[in-house]
Amino acid sequence: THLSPVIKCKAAVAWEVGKPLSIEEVEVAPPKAHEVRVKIVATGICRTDDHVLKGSFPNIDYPVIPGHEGAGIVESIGEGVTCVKPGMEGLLLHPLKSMVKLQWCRSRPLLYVSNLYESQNLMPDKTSRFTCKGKAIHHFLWISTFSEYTVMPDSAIARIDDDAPLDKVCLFGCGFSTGYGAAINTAKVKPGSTCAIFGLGGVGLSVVIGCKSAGASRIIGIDINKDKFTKARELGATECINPQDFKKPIQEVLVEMTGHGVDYSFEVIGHTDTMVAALASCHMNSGTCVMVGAPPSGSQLSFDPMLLFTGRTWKGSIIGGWKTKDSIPKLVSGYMEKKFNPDVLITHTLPFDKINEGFELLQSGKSIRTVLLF
Ligand code: CND
Ligand code: ZN
Repeated sequence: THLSPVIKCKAAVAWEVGKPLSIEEVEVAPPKAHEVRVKIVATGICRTDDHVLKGSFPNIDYPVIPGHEGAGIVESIGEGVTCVKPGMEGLLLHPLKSMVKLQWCRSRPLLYVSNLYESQNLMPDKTSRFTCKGKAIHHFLWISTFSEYTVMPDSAIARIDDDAPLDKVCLFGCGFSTGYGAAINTAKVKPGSTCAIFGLGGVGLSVVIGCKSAGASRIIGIDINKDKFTKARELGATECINPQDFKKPIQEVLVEMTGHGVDYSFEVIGHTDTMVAALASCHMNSGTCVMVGAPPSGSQLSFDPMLLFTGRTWKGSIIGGWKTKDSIPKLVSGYMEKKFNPDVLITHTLPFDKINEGFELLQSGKSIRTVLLF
């Protein structure tokens, strides 16, 4: 299998900050040892990919192929790969389906964040498998799902149920797992509690699903785009508020609404001011605030230390805190058993060539998740 040739295919390349993606023909080198080459079938567009286009994702080298919410079929494997096999071997009966996702390093969790922004811009051996017009193109989070074929370390791929619909379960690669896990794993929302979710995009609505399934009795959705409220209510939000409808700061509104602040607050936007507002919205002694939205690169937080001194807990959560290789396939099985249904988050499905239209839908607030099909 290591003799498999270079594949030419289309991919969306971000040549530099501030430019729309351009669809190019790229060459995808065969997988090296402990790497897997995958044919992407479906990929979602997450706000984090937009951060890459805008230059607000930390430590990214350009040109780069973004995308981190995909599902596909293994095309070939490098030496030493044992967890998956090329799809051809399972051909007529059950083509091997695999989900592409971020790796959680279980034995060294502290390396997780420090590695995330640096080495995942290239393969672990610090080289790239993508070339376009004679130039090496960078990888993103090791998985670059905005390419018809992509190469990733075998640690970044997991098998999922053979009959899982790839055009739906691609959301388990990021959006759904991130939001649902932030509620279930990171906050560990308790039955009967009150939750506030700042930002009702694909990730924030997945937090709503998680809070509801954990048995929260009050779920308050907060967004400046009231078009997001209908879906939030459908998924379990008991109240939805728009900060622009109030003169006072939103944290004061939430403290008044609840008496003492919420038990759990989640920032799922990625702005420093709403990160502090979310912290201030939770209960002084027992509240927990979870940072899910990606902080803009180079930003600094400034906040009144009394907010923490008095007893609040502030936590961050990446990909929902799951040990992804073990847990995400189980989440997909839960989906197959109809335990939760993030399909409603998919508002648009487009052919891959219309990727920039997908980004425009996200930027204008008209979509929750757009899934692109190759
Ligand atoms: P999306 O853009 O779909 O949702 C953000 C929502 O926030 C939109 O509905 C906006 O209208 C709303 N909003 C914007 N500004 C405000 C404001 N000032 N007050 C209230 N609401 C506001 O984004 P998404 O759901 O795809 O992603 C949300 C964030 O999560 C984003 O920062 C993304 O980069 C991050 C993220 C984190 C992780 C992780 O592992 N932690 C994984 N993927 C994405
Ligand atoms: Zn994401």
